Amino acid sequence: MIALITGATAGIGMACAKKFAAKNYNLILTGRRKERLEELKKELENNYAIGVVTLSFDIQNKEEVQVALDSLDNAWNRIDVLVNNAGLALGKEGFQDANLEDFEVMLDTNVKGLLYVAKWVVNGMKERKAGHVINLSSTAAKEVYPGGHVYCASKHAVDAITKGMRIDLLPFNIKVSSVSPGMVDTEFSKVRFGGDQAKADAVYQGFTPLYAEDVADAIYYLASLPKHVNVNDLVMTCTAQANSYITFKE
Ligand code: 8X3
Repeated sequence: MIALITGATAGIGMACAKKFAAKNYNLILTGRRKERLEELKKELENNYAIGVVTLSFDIQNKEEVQVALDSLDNAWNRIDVLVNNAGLALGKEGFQDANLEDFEVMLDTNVKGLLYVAKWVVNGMKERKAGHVINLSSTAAKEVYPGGHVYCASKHAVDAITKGMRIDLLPFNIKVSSVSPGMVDTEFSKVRFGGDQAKADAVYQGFTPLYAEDVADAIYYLASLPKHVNVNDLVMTCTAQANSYITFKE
């Protein structure tokens, strides 16, 4: 079995790579940071009897995505599971103070990048009449919170895309799911706050958040279900979080 995981250089993507490797999947790992991908490939191939191919590209660049995926040979282009994970948030200022370029990067990555990869992978799945696309959505797709505007919009779009793909791909026996986590302690907040570690740490203080491994376990659970079973959307938060904007902090 082959799984392609985007955004595998950190966080949920990296945790998925480790989880799927431990379950004997051969892996195609993609991300921007080539050295990190190579390190992960080495680690996984040393620890598990699997093969790993790395593809380094900027998911915002349609041509780069296509060239990279087209480079997969016949042994590797039959993808069973796509974990469409690459995504980010930039900024949490109110709409009036937020940055237009940040809007573009979020939409280009979380929506357009996800589509570029999905479109390529679904082509092959359609021919083989088999496959599973798992899109990383978020609780931010369920309710909009203050300062969430465009990030929430991008995840609402992921929800709509997932629902639409699921309808249209029914005749091709392709499963389409989304996993929608709340707060997960990864580099997510450090990226969101422009590298401000103190601000990022404060997000996860006063409660126990989800960890990347928790989400990877859920994603693998979806991928491991019998052929006739699909989880359409799995919304998950830590116990201290009720929805996208209510968290109990002590
Ligand atoms: C989940 C992150 O900031 O919306 O995608 O809780 S956040």
